[in-house]
Amino acid sequence: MDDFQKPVGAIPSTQVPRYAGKGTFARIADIREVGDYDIAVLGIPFDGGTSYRPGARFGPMAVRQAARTLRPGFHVELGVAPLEVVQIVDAGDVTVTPYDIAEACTQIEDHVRDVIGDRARRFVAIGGDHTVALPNLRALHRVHGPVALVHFDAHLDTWDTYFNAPVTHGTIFRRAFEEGLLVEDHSIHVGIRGPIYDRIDLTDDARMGFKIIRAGDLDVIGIEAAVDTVRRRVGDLPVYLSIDIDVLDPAFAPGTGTPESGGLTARELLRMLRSLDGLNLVGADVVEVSPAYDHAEITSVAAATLVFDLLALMVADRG
Ligand SMILES: [Mn+2]
Repeated sequence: MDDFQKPVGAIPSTQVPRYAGKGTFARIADIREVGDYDIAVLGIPFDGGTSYRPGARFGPMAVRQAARTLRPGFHVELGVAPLEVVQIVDAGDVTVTPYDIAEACTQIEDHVRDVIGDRARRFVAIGGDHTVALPNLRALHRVHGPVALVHFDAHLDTWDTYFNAPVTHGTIFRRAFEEGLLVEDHSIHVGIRGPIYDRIDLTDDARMGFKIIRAGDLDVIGIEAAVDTVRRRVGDLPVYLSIDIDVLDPAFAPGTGTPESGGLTARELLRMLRSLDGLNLVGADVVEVSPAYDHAEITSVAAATLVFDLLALMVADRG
């Protein structure tokens, strides 16, 4: 915004109870209420790339519902009031076919490109399965060129194909590497664990220039050293930060497609994220919430909190 106007904020929770009022993320402004915006939250209800439990197409709906519990006025740990500083909107959901992965990717890329626009607006996407990260990265590439990837996940997502399908929720970061969407040797996975199809998966991943902090490494090196490693890895490059909710232990995120024992606690993940202020975050996602497997909104409350943290980080990053 050239002439600074006070941004349109959320419905005040002290006047309208949080369980009432409109259904945008944390009841922030709908994109149709404002002339322009700086950061958009958008839903990508696509789960055609899942390999185990489906249902992440219902993620955006569930995360918006869980986000009602948030008090978006002030982020205490980051010391920012994101909705007062920039115009943040809920841009609704991408219209995406459930039947064709390639066509879905084109639809998502086109939509995200519109959201970014020519002034490099930033966005936090709510999945959907992890497939949606690939068209997000393609859209970002047009504006920023290659980016560094900070990837929180139980799984590498750098497999080659699965049942001969080149684009699935487990192959997107190999495709991103092949398409030159990532700055080589500046990306990192955090929270990886569990057995894999073949040991060569690890050598392939390293060959593509990814670094790994395994979930168990956090017990040894601690959160602060892990944060340091992430910071050194990405420097001041433009960063895409991708959170597969299954990086959390199934105790903290049961409602997901490919649960993996031995994951992070919600507190560990939030602590890491809140220590990453100052990165040049150009886009982010929180993916793989599958509400049918959730209980008492455990997973979607965690995801909603992460989305709000990402918004606050983007504002904190503005300096
Ligand atoms: Mn994933």
